[in-house]
Amino acid sequence: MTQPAIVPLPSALRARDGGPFVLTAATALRGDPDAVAALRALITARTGLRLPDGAAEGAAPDSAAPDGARAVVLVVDAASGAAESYTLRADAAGVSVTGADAAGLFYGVQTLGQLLQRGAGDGGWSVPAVEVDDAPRFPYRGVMLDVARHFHDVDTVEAYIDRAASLKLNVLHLHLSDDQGWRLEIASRPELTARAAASAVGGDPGGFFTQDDYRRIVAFAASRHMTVVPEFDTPGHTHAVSLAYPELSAEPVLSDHIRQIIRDYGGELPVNGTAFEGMAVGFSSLKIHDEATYAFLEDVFGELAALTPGPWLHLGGDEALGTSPEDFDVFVARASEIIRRLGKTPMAWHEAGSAAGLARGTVGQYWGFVSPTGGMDAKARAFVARGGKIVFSPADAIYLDMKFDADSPLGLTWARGVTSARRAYEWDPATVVDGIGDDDILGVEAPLWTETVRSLADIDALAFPRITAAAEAAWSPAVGTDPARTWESFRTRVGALGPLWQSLGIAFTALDEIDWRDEEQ
Ligand code: TNX
Repeated sequence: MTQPAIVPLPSALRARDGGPFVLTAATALRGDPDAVAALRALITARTGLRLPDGAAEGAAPDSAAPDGARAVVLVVDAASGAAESYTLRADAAGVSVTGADAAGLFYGVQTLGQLLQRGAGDGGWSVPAVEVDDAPRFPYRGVMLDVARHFHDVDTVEAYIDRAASLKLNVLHLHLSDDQGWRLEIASRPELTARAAASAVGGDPGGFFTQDDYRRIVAFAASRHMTVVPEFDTPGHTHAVSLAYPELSAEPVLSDHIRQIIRDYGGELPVNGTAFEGMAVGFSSLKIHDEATYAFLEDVFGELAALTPGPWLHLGGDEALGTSPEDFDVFVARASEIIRRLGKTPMAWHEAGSAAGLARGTVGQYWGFVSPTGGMDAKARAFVARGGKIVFSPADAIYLDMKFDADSPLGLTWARGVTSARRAYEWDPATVVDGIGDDDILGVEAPLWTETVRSLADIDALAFPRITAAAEAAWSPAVGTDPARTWESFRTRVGALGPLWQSLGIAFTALDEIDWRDEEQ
């Protein structure tokens, strides 16, 4: 029997007396029907076994049926702990997973999926005798997918949701607009998808979500206990708007910096009204002193709010180098206020902390380095001073689009060069910005920008295994508070997930740093 390996690390894991629970084709799954269905599917993917559906037979969770003791029992008990928490007990006599809510039970099922092991020699499957008590450190545990630089369709987004949810991540931030394309149908502004959605980086095909597509994504995410946070990036990153509503767009600002990026990466200088297929950032801006801009924001954020059940709408605000600092502050104050009046909590990249008029309670997303540079930490603190919290996405740690391998065409290198899983792991959210500790941290999010990313296989290759480090930063106890919250433990625990990922069809990169475990047969 090999050591149980759970990622992200749980709050408490203890070995129990007695032998493992042996899983067979006759093992009964009982209790909450959604959790039973999720576990059945996971067991089939992992082991090939097709278990009977106890819930469908109408068995009560605590059924006293003769085989009841040898069952896997999945229940929700609101009195059992904090939001999203669960307990798991396994030994030769049975397995029980109790969630404090449906999400907690779902996370317990994910843990159980990671605990399934092939028995020694006989090819059977078992769960080691353990007890797990587990709850998240932070309520917001996110991934971001950029569907603007390259469009990724509903199936791809759903596959990424499944992958992220299996690591107890609970937010999908969708970056729905950027210079290269607008990706969501807006009924009141039909030219956005009629004229501004067909392009992407490198001349690749674009695309967009209809509102029904978006509703499908939101519903699929909810079924995996994930909340969608949609972003329209403003006032910069808006070149695509100039293809649809040119009257809203300022002329591109072609700084030396932009010209250099275009020389380095190729492509044309941006021209309003013409699709931009390059990778340069920071040249475009909406017109700040034109009321038509704010009527546009009312329309697009208004429809987005109506489509989005979750509490957050993201207004972007990053790298607005085509907007003067004074104009940027005016814009951010108005945009955040529009979102607040729609009944949503605004969210913005950390630059927006410069705006004195930022709506109170706006959540800041920090994308600077683990050691802050250029006053980015002060901008993050400004959100907290206005009653907001911070989501940490330090670029040199958990930007999943940073290159693992200098020779791979996938990924970029601006955040301190070619990166590693170890770098993704060895940081703690509470030590990035002085003065911002656990109480002011909403959570952690790992963005995946897609300038170089065209397919689910590309997403997998960049995100896995590094996404697990972000999940552990978001879910697990702080660095230094648990002996297993170390790189050495992590590289072994992640290595144990390789066979599970293979069975789920995840095309991960087998980095040398990780201690990949071969499966016993
Ligand atoms: C910076 S960091 C960006 C994106 C790029 C990304 C590439 C931030 C908020 N914006 O526009 O896609 O770098 O890594």
